[in-house]
Amino acid sequence: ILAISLWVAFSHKQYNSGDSLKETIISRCQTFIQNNRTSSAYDCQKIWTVFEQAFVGKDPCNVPTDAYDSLINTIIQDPICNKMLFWSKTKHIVHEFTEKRNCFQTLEDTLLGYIMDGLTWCGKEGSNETFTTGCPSWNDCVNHTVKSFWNRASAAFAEAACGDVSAMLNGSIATPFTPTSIFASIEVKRFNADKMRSLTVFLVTQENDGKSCDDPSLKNLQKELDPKLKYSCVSVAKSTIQECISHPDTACGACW
Ligand code: N1C
Repeated sequence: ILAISLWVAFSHKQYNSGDSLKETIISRCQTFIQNNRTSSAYDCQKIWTVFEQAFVGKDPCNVPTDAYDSLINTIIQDPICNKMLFWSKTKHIVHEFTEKRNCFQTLEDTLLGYIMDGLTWCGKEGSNETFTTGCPSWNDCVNHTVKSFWNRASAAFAEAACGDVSAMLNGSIATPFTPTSIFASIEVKRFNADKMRSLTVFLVTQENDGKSCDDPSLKNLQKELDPKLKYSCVSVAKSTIQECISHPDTACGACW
């Protein structure tokens, strides 16, 4: 009896976890389409099916980035040139800022990024279920189910980057341009100088950081860019951004 009740409890739990992920993904997808008046050509049910095929039945540490190719191709969205904003180690403040005004578009402001932001998922070899708990941690393996998704989605977002592009980096950490970050290891390497005109770095600083646009890691960033791209860096006090977040009526250009 104990074995049977454990089995019932366990299988029920697993069923629920995958089921609620499906509900979350489909409802986020529908919300995004409604709020952004995005083409109703996107079929949320189909997006779920294509998403699931990337990792279900696989070892959660063996999902390469290209497993998400079909998903990326299903959700192709036109880039909004001159508004694209990349970020590294500034996730919270960036999204507080972009949520209130539409001068910038991050990956999380696109359908794909909006749907997946903050979620955890994985499959299991020999199982057709989806799990949201008991998945490996981000640094446990190279071909990590969730990491591969962000690597793939970030690569597509960066390849599409066009016009004047911005990046918000963190001036309160040792290396604002961290080589292991997705921004440094994936995105910058995929910028296409034929589509892009410039990259402006906004370095978010606090009074005692001592970090400035002269930081050696930013020199490394500059070296990585195609010389055809115009590079600039502006140091912006965190308090200035926070001021702008609390006054959403301030025009974008007047923020700093
Ligand atoms: O490694 P990072 O930052 O440099 O990655 C940020 C970079 C952004 O420009 C985005 O375009 O890569 C893209 N990106 C996301 O959009 C995203 N949304 C949520 C990368 N990671 C993303 N996440 C989660 O944040 C992801 O699960 C991972 O754990 C962090 C990466 O943040 P980071 O190290 O600050």
